[in-house]
Amino acid sequence: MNQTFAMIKPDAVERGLTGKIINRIEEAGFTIVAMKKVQLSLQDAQNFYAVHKERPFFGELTQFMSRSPIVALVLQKDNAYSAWRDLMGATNPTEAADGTIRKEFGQSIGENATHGSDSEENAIAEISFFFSQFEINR
Ligand code: DAT
Ligand code: MG
Repeated sequence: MNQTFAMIKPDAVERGLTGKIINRIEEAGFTIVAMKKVQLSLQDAQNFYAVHKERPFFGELTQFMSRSPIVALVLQKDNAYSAWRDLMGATNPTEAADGTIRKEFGQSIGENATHGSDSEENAIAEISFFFSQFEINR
């Protein structure tokens, strides 16, 4: 599967980092095949992150993700989901490798600048959570 789902999270959008992160995405050879800026409701964030609903950080995570707009993207590249996870770096910015987006732009384990699908199956589900077929360029 050559497409994955990505988000620029509220912390990064608020700090005016959207353009810098999009630049990093394109410089790394991804093609942006869909993109939009939207604000999630708390319910939207709870639905998107339902897999984490039993985790102790679920309330903090869903409040954060719904506090201001995010930028949702569909990225295309060979091995898209793993290539985008590699470019993002580890969940915790303090553990992310040099040169990764989370190392450069993340502020904490919760406010870590970007999201990326963690499997092909989840990429398909997350793309269709945000985008209809006619919004995705081919
Ligand atoms: P990832 O975003 O790298 O796939 P994840 O799926 O384990 O990480 O968690 C989803 C998000 O939840 C993560 O980007 C930030 C937040 N999160 C994860 N672990 C956390 C923790 N221990 N405390 C606070 N927020 C956390
Ligand atoms: Mg995850």
